[in-house]
Amino acid sequence: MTATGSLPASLHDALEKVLGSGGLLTASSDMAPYLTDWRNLFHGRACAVARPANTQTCAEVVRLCAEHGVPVVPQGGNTSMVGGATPDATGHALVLVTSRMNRVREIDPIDNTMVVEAGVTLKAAQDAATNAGLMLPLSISSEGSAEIGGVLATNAGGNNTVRYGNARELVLGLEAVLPDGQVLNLMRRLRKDNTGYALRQLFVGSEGTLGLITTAILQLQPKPKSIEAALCAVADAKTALALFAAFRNTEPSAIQAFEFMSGLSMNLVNTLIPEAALPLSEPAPAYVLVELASPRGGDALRELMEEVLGKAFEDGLVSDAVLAESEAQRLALWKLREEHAEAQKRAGASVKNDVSVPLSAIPTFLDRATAACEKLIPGIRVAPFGHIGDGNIHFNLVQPEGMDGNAFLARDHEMMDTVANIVRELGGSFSAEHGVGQLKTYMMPSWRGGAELDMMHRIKNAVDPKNIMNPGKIFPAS
Ligand code: 2HG
Ligand code: ZN
Repeated sequence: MTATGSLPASLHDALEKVLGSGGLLTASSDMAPYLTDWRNLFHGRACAVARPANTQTCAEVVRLCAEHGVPVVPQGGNTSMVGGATPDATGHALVLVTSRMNRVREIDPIDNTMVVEAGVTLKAAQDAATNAGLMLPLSISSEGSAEIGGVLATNAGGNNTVRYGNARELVLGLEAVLPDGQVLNLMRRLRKDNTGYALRQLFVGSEGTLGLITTAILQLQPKPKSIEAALCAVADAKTALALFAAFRNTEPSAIQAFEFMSGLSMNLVNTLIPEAALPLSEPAPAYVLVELASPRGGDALRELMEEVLGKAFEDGLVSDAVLAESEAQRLALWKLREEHAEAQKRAGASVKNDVSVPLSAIPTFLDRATAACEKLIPGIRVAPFGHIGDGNIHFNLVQPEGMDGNAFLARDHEMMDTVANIVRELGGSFSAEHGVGQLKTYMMPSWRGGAELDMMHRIKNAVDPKNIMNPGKIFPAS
């Protein structure tokens, strides 16, 4: 089977005219990078890949596709963990890549906002905000590649949600191309605007199924003048949560990130990522990376960190800790956290469970899910980590050493369902921040069935009656 599907000749000519020669890819070797996901789990086919450079061209591409009944799969940095940006195997769809729309158009220090195009990487957007003396408070492991359009379409969460909320909370304005090619302009940067449905929020978290986000106005924050990070050795998640409570009860507004890493997952990072080095005297059963930040300078934040950690040592919550003494050390601590996904990829086949439960249920969840998975597949490497301050655990399962990776992956639903059943009993969600994509569509009826899924269907049908936008994502095949 080749990667190319069939692009109707009349559509080909019309697209080439609109996009120019560099904007339309049809050779299978050119299209290949856009047809597989980061995890290498999904392999699709497409009739073409379009790379428009502005909203008008995007709109024209979508309009032409709709006219020809050709589905459109939006793609940004292609970092989805759930196959959300990979086309299906039919070869009917066109992949619309937003990476060329990569301008930070404006930063306003009075409004504390930035106007940014869909194809700007999250890292580039953060850097632009920082250079303007401000901060874009959204940080995810894939920020070097992930692009704003995808970040918003999937309502990304990440490391700073504990303080600033998910991507949804940062979106003041939005521009999107609708499935018929109309441009919906919601580019208002208003803190207060009660004029009917907040349509922009429909697109955030819609995973490209309602339209294509082309531009956004994001809420910024003051740039921190002081920032303190510490890596702490803890016994388990229960102790990590007690430490979280200690920070929260002392100065909740100072916490900028509160991350958990199991010993096993950290060990994979140390073994498989050459530049990673654990700065503690010995490995621990689990770790917390806590970061405090304040727009005020001075020593107050350092004192706060030392006060809370000092008491935590006395109370036996923390057995060892290292405080970053420089920006380079802070980044080195973050590297130990950010490389978990990459280390797990290098460790072999893995199954991801991006789940959330109420904070109080995390220790029970980890105990029960670990026991159940170890029973299911003896030798399985349970490697959880994640944003524990948000109740979001990446309960990832790495294949037993020596097992065939495909044999392990063939049992992915068994593992996902085992974990999900426990999550359900504890009142959690089967997808905390990665979305549904195509990986988890099969879970939607049992988790969101009845009136909730019915209402989602009705919205989808009203906005996209021809099912042009990102078919096969979120909704189970009917
Ligand atoms: C992270 O928190 C990302 O690093 C990736 O959400 C999580 O690999 C994963 O499961
Ligand atoms: Zn995450």
